[in-house]
Amino acid sequence: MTGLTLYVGNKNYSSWSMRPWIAMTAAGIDFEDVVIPFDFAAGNPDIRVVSPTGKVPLLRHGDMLVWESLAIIEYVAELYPDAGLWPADRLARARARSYSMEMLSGFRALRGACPMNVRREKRALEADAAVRADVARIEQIWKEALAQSGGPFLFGAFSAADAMYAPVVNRFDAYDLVADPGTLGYMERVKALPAFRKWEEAARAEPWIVLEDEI
Ligand SMILES: N[C@@H](CCC(=O)N[C@@H](CS)C(=O)NCC(=O)O)C(=O)O
Repeated sequence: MTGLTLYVGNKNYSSWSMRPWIAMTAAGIDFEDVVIPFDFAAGNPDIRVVSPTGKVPLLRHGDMLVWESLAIIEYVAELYPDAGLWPADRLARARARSYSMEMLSGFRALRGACPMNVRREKRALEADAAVRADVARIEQIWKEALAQSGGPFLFGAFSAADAMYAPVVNRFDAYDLVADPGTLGYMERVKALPAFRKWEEAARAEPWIVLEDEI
């Protein structure tokens, strides 16, 4: 056992939890997976007990706590330098981090209008201009990264950048937002990852329904 515990929210809805979970799982890093389901109406007081921000994901490593999805990925990448969480090339790594930060700080229209919902039956959403602009920028990012690396993932092998965009794969799919063959091909490759499937399977088995995320 590595002594790492990752606290995550509902696998059906918690897109921020999915990012470090999928990065660590795809990289073969062993950790204890603890689900603390959230309820938007009431909040879940159990999250506050472990998390200084009252949010998940949260990583515990001995006495050390790390919060914020990307900070968790960075911490684990330093613990396991050979796991290939970031591209080996310095310039590629800088681009992977730029794209990852762009995800962390942006795409609010898409995130707000189309919450991640693994169980959602594919149904088209009437996207407004702001959502369409977010979708277009993400498609551009994927296209340019795949063209530069040659694929199959954004930087060749699966990396933290793919993990940061993994919940978008669900959103594009569930709300039927994209039609470009290159985009769809990348999504299929992400969806075929054992780590992605494992997360989906756990999400489907969850009993909790968060009405605000059922669009
Ligand atoms: N910027 C944070 C966002 C964390 C976040 O918003 N987590 C949500 C779940 S996806 C949460 O804990 N919500 C529970 C609540 O707000 O009560 C990160 O990247 O980790």
